[in-house]
Amino acid sequence: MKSVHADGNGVWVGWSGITDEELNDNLKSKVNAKIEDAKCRAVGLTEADVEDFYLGFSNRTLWPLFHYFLEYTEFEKSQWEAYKRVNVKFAQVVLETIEEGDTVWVHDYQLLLLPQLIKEARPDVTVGFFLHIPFPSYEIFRTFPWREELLTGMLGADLIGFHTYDYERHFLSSVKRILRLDVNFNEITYHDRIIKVDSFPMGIDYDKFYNAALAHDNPNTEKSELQKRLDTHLNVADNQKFILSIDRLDYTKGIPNRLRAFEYFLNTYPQYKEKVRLVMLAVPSRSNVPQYKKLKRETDELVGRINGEFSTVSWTPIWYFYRSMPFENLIDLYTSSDVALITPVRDGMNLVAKEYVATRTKQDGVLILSEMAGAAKEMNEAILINPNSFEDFATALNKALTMPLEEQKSRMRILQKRLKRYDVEKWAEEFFKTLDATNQIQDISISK
Ligand code: ADQ
Repeated sequence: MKSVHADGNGVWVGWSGITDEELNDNLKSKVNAKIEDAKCRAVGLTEADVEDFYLGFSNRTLWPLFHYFLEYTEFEKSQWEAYKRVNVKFAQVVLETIEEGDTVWVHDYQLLLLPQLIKEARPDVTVGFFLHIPFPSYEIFRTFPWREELLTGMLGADLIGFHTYDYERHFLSSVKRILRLDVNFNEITYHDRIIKVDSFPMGIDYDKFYNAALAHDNPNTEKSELQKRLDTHLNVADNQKFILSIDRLDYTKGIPNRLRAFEYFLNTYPQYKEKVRLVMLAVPSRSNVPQYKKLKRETDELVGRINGEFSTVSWTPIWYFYRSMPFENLIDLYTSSDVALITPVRDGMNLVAKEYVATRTKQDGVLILSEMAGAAKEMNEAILINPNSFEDFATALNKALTMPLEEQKSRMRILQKRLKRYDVEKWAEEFFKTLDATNQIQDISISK
């Protein structure tokens, strides 16, 4: 979203990342200066807001529920109250910021009530909403205690966007069955308004990744420490291939499953021992939420066990990094790997898969992608697998590692062409074009 915001003349409303309690006068002036520079307005959040709204309701209720992790989902009334309170805080800042004729684009599951709060106060303002995570099927969504209020909150928008047609379909089905509203194809009639629902698969800043990879390949570019280390290992061991995985450390990303499947692969195809290495970057995330702590322990143990089982004096099968890396190092990893193994058990889209493709300037490399990622819908040339099947994993890895260069290139060429054409700018443009068209329908129906 950063590049879309930088190119436009919009104002970004969000939380600064510093709680009200932490914000002393000195910090306040620094934050304010930064915020003004970046065309932003800050919403102030207290420690209690962060605890109950963000770590609580957003990440212990909505995130697991919408990703089909019912067993992790908590329904806490006090956290729901915090969620409503913080949505109101966002609404206050938005309402102070907007001017006549403005359009507001609300993002993601933390702000599902915001469209309605804006629309009620300012019916003249156009509101778009985009959900970055899956919208679950009706059978899952109906378990949510405050389901009517949540849907009504979203219906404050004039256009509601999802990554895929399936999420759109699930949302419309919940609207029909829970709110009993009229749904005509992808239009909802609600009071005197028509709300449009559509899918917009999010793209990436393709040129940024492609150009960074080109610069990286230039022999005059100074190599990072990480790149030197990767090069040493690539050169020392003949034919050693790198399999890359990058994710936030999140239970939706299927990390333990992937590790177990890698172990199964090494046992099923022992000829790959000492010939492949899984380079796994897990970026710390929401580490105050108990399930994430548990996942971190499980991942550490699995990596330790598998490395203990297979390592030799000259080979460690898994290189595991638990940290956030600067952009340059992400490019080092993307460009040095032969295969990307991206296997979430559930994922709204997955931009890492797209970024990997964008950095393959020589069009070599193979992407193995889970069918459960929204990105799979538009990346048929990847090897698509069911992330719950170890057989699928092992067969796909073997196929990727033996795929002829010509086939790699022909698959990569198609993927790149599609991603370049539908990049993040185009995605935002399409969303706004549809939002404008929705407004025109609105005007016609009101004048009737
Ligand atoms: P995420 O779940 O965070 O996003 P993803 O789409 O993969 O997942 O995006 C991760 C982003 O973080 C990528 O742009 C990647 O480059 C960046 N990143 C990864 N590792 C990093 C690191 N070590 N340091 C810095 N940056 C790193 C949510 C949804 C997804 C959906 C996106 C966008 O869960 O399904 O694709 O929003 O809508």
